Amino acid sequence: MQQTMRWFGPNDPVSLQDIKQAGCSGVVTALHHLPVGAVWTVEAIMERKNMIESAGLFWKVVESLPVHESIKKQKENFEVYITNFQKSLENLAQCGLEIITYNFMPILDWMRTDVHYVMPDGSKALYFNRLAFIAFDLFMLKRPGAVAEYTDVEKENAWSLFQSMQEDEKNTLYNNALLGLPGSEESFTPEQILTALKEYETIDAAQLKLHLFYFLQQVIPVAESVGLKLAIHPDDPPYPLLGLPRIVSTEADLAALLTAAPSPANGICFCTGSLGVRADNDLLIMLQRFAAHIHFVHLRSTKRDAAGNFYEANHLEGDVDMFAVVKALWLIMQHRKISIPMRPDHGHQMLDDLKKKPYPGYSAIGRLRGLAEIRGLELAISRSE
Ligand code: DNO
Repeated sequence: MQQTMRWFGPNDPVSLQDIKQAGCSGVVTALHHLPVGAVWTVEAIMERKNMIESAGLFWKVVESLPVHESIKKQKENFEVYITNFQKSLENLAQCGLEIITYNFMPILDWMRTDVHYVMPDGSKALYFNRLAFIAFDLFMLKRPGAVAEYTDVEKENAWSLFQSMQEDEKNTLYNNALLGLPGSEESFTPEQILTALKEYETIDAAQLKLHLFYFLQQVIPVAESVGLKLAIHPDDPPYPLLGLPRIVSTEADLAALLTAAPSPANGICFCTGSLGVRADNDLLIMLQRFAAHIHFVHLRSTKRDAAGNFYEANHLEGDVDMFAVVKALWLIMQHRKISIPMRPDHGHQMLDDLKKKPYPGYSAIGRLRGLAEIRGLELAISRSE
């Protein structure tokens, strides 16, 4: 696999040189400074590309070209935003980019309730605590309609948890949920999110799927004609949150979106950490089924429990069988005669990084550990095959 790390641009506390020293040949990044929906110009793309190449790294994968909310809702000038997306694709192709990651999660990107979950070895992981999330939804956000979506037991337990929380713990939960994690393009005040949620009241999962399929039918032909591959990132976590539909969570979801716009350009960012949160997602079967459409890979493992919580485990531990996943990817690459770009997704905050203030999930050393382990795994698989 082509080994890359995510880089958030010139303000990222992890430098291009750090990424180079981790043994990566490239970075994946985005023009995070541009507003969602704006056209990425050739000048802006080339400026960033030159910066990366001067550090001796390549930039072939964009993560992410964000999809404007109007496209997801099919409201307010959404056709204009689709045209802008198409234009950005053309410009990215002109600059030599190859793979474009995006997602179709309404309003929110990825979500955790705790970004400092202490592991037994003292390193810190990202955690999704279901009750904490319910407590946020019911007692902090006070989302209309939320009460009807949880069981009585869940509501009681969430209330007890909320009562037991210190003020600073409540603030942290609130900020984690509303301010967005790195790579999420937007943050919200409670009023803003309640307004945004209201606009989805009439859009259920079936409707949102139609909007995704329409979007794909407009952008995939453009991507194909300019030689780009699109890679949709699955929902993280892979189920509805705050009453919002989420439609890229399961094998059936992925199959449907590939069928909606048949093309080799219509592909997946296969994120084992996101998909692996659902016990009913069989990653090995999905890898086989979607082999021809996997254009980019995020390797990470989570550990879930019966109550619906999960934490991000070390890359070779947790519920994902990383050996089997890397072996399946190795076979796919042999068959397709290509090297698929990957990145170690997230990592624990550990060692010297515990004294720093890294972006949650994106500290250098934890990702380096994950990358090094996966690199060794792949080498061993390729040597023994
Ligand atoms: C989180 C990331 C996501 C991802 C986007 C892709 O760590 O995997 O933010 O970049 O969903 O559009």
